[in-house]
Amino acid sequence: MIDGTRGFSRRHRRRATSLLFERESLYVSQMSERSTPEPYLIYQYRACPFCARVRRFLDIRGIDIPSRDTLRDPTAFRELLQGGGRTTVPCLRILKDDGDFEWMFESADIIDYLDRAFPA
Ligand SMILES: N[C@@H](CCC(=O)N[C@@H](CS)C(=O)NCC(=O)O)C(=O)O
Repeated sequence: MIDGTRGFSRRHRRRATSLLFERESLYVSQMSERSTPEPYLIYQYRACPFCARVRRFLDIRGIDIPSRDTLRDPTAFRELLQGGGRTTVPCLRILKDDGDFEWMFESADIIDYLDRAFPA
């Protein structure tokens, strides 16, 4: 039994346990990110046509940027909402020189930016 859930009903214990695991997974992802933040990270999901446009551009240009699927990965969804202030994809997260992140949301802006950052 998870600490602190003694006396809970089974339903509440299940809910508390799931919340604890979610919090743990967010913490682990934040800690690993804190030590080595990626210079670029793309939030996207497969069925989004604007994301497909960005993926195609990356593919054609052979640019390798890690990505997170915000439909399949609740931690990524939350990161995007907390950091970027909205859940729209695609979003390019850019690590700035001061260590903060810039959150870029428009597919056309993302492609323009990457085109300049990774000249052919
Ligand atoms: N003009 C934007 C459109 C992006 C867009 O509409 N994304 C949809 C998915 S296809 C979305 O994220 N909708 C959910 C939301 O905004 O929270 C672009 O070109 O990137």
